Amino acid sequence: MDSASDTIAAIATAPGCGAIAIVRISGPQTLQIADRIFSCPAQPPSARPGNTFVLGFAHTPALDGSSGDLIDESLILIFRAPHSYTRSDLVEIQCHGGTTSARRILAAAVDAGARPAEPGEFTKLAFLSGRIDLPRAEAVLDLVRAQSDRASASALAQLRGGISRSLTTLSDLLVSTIANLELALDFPDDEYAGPPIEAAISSLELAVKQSSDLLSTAGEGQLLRQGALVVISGPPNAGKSTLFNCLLANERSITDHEPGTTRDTIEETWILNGIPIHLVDTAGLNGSATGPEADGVRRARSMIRRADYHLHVLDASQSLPAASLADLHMLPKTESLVILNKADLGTALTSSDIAPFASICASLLRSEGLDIVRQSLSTALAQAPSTEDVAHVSQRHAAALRRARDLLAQAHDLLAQHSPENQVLAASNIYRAISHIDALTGKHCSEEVLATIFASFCIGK
Ligand SMILES: Nc1nc2c(ncn2[C@@H]2O[C@H](COP(=O)(O)OP(=O)(O)OP(=O)(O)O)[C@@H](O)[C@H]2O)c(=O)[nH]1
Ligand SMILES: [Mg+2]
Repeated sequence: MDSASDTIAAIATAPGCGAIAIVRISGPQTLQIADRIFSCPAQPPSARPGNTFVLGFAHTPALDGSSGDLIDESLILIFRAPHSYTRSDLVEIQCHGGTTSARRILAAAVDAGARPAEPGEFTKLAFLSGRIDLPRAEAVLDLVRAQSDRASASALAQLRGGISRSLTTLSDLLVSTIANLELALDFPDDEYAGPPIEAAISSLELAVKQSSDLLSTAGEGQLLRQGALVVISGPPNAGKSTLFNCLLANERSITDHEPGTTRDTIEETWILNGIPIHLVDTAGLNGSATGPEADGVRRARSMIRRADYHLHVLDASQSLPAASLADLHMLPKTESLVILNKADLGTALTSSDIAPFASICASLLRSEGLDIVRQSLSTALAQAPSTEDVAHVSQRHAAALRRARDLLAQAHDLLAQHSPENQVLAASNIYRAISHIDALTGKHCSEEVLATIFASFCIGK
């Protein structure tokens, strides 16, 4: 398969019922294929200018003067190379939604010579043709997958070059540093007239700082892309399901005055200040549970182990049994918030009893304390959320940037020793750092890495 010479086709819209469905075709044979499967008044698609659209009929490929079987009344949008998403000729046929028309138009395109596209292949073509670099291609996927407005704004900032520009600045700085360093290495001291080694040392300091600045966005980037797993735990009957329902503003979990009501883990997605949260309600941690309730407790403990953050609910109107205190102290102190619930019934349990855990007094039945829970959780998850729409590096970017930064920091220390052998070693470190950044932008990137990145796209993107 050759992405550049093949003409590829795919349904670009999600399956199921919708107003329209879109079949996308791109590659060198696009317009000839369009002529064979789409009829429109006056001029065939191949005779029309780019950036135009026309209403007509999609049909099976016309053979020997026959017109083919009619599929659907549709619009065709024509984009001519290089002014298209892929920089190759591209058409989009917009037919009526549902599953049949789009599927039949795709089959017609394949009969007329197109190959079914691989996942993400249109975006891969955009990357291979040099229209976008790898961080921008990845931003397309982030935008499609964004679960919140904030995640979508971050992906858009990346698509508009937020990360690419910083990487180009970093790469340019390193290329000029290495050029000067090579010059210094090529000439003996008395003949060398280039910038002093001190200039290279300062450039490396700056490069380490630029890498660190980019890396500082990684934590929030992961939160926006993957979300956080927040688990509600606590003894039976403390008000865990009440908290779950209050936060979701939906009676999702059954609540009851009898302990042991929740038996299974119940998970829902909830967006808090733009952060996607996978919120989980669990069975009460009853050490003497048997049968299905004991299974529920095992599931609860397994969820607790995986959580990024814990909301631990206790009944503040009663003192805390030793077993419940032990359960509480199993939680990581910095990633937990204790809700001292049922304050309307009394305060036998206070924050000093559970120190050093951070706690909030609440009466969830009356919705008291909920705002503070939301606020504390939001602050705990995104320590210093970015105020403007900035791009955030992904885990792939962060891994490469960390390696580059470490190499550059070592190069800096080697140069500071002012010995010729160490200058050679420093130069080799800078070359390796540049190769990590090139792999990041996709300038030099292995086929395996590209395959892994684009395999996670949907077909038709
Ligand atoms: N008085 C009072 N009752 C509350 C409060 N919050 C919850 N409850 C009640 O406490 C009982 C237990 O609440 P749940 O939310 O079901 O407690 P749970 O921790 O999920 O219980 P299990 O699933 O059985 O472990 C219900 O009758 C709730 O209405 C509160 O702030 N004050
Ligand atoms: Mg419950």
